[in-house]
Amino acid sequence: MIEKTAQADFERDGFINVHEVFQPSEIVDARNELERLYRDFPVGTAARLVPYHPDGIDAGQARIDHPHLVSPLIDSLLRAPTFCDAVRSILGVKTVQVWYCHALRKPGATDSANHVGWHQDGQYASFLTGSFITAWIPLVDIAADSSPLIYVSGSHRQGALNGSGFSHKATLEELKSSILSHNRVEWRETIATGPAGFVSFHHSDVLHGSAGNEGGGVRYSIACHLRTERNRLLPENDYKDAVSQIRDTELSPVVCGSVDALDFGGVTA
Ligand SMILES: O=C(O)CCC(=O)C(=O)O
Repeated sequence: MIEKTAQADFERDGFINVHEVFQPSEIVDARNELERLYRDFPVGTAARLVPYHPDGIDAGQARIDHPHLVSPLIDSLLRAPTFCDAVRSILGVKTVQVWYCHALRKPGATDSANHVGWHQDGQYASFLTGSFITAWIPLVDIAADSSPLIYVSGSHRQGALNGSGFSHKATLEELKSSILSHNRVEWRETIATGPAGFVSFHHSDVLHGSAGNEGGGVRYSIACHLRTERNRLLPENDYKDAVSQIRDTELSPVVCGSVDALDFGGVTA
């Protein structure tokens, strides 16, 4: 359910957690489907399984790119009207495109292969103008020890903060020191905890990361970057693959509103 203060809270903190977007049974089914996919990944689509650890998916994190192409259940979560309505309420927009989505499987392991370094999603998206929003959807209950997302509240108001990244192997403390050596940041951490299926929406400039999973179970989550009619696409960009991916509305579905409202950098999607 989206609160009336959602837009103001999001603008102040750079993130907001929204509950009751999905049915609990949909989340359980999606988690079971993902577990099957991690064990037996189908060939023949653009989706791919990327283990981060050389010893496989039970030794460290593993990502599935474009999970909606191989999971009808995840595809229907992304197209749920309640999901779109939440984005519309937070941003005051009409049209939403999922321009990149991944699923993450995090087994219980605390070494550097299992944390996500501090980063801003926008640091990987110079092909879009303006800011965008990411939806982080955990498919298991998230407590303080089961690798919640950790936000640096309000950091989205400081623009680009260099010195770290998603896949950095240094510890979160070391990466924090690196960021603070380049920037003045008021460092206030907030963790995103809640029942399976809540959605933690965050601004593309808010610093966030996650520690290893010490919760005892495997942590499954989905993260989707979303853009709207406010973002233009800059085709003359080093990220050619991302530009063509956004122009492909099967890979990057427009989940509500009108495809005609979106800018595709001089071509029609
Ligand atoms: O699942 C995680 O730990 C990281 C996800 C993330 O960085 C994101 O949602 O932008």
